[in-house]
Amino acid sequence: MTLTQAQIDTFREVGFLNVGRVYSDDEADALRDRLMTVIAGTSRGKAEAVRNIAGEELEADRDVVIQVVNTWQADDGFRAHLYQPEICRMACELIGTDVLRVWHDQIQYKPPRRGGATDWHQDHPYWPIIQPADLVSAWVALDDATIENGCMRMVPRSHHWGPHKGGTIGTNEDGFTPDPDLSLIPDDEEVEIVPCEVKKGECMFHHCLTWHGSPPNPSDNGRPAIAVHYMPGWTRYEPSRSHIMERRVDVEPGELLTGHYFPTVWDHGPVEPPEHWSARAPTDGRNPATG
Ligand SMILES: O=C(O)CCC(=O)C(=O)O
Repeated sequence: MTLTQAQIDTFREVGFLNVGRVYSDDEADALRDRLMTVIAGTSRGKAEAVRNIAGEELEADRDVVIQVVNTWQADDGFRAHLYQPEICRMACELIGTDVLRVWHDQIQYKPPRRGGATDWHQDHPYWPIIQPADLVSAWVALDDATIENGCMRMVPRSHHWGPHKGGTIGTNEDGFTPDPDLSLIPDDEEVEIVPCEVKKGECMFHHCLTWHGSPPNPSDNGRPAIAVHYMPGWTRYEPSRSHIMERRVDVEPGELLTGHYFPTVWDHGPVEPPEHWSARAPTDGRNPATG
């Protein structure tokens, strides 16, 4: 699947784009089943984190958003997903790069009836160890994400408005609308909220400065999805505050962010996933991300 110039132009103007189906229903179901083993702690490997970012415990009866960071370290199916050639090709086209690496992946699973909200935010300010801010995220629904079960909401054109208050936009008490610092918004712009339903197996991209969030899930259906945050080959390690992935960085400040935990998934064409991956990096000096 190659994007049209009109799709690329829309993404660059608006800051998000649903590109349609990238997985069959069966493929999406298989990933959803794998996700449940990662959350249950029964997968082959270990993710970087599995935690409730909206409240206290994973088992709480409300405000549960189960965040998994680097699902791919826990499960080979999600590792293969990083390299899905259609998704990688489109990410390259949207960024305008020939080399693509994975910054990290992320799941925010909202369980039925007790799924909590993800407050309005921008991604890049939450990633204070990488520059510049031109990553894109590929968010793939593993079951229908609907208005009822807390699909993401986006604010068109907001990625052109710069970093906002450290990335946190704020949420009004009236429910789930953004509460931004209006002085940071250009005079001729307005904050418009677009609910983005994404069907099972479809992929929606968003820019790392686009304002987005998602309300609670009071419905009877869970909302499983996987986001992979893709960076172009020129992204550098430039630390200013800490981040969970920093312990996996083995380059010096100012250098390109490459390495065992930041795999190259496109290099002027599709890259085959290595057959095996182990949490321990090889010690022969070879950079396993680039072969
Ligand atoms: O899944 C969601 O509702 C939020 C995900 C998100 O913030 C992201 O992928 O950047």
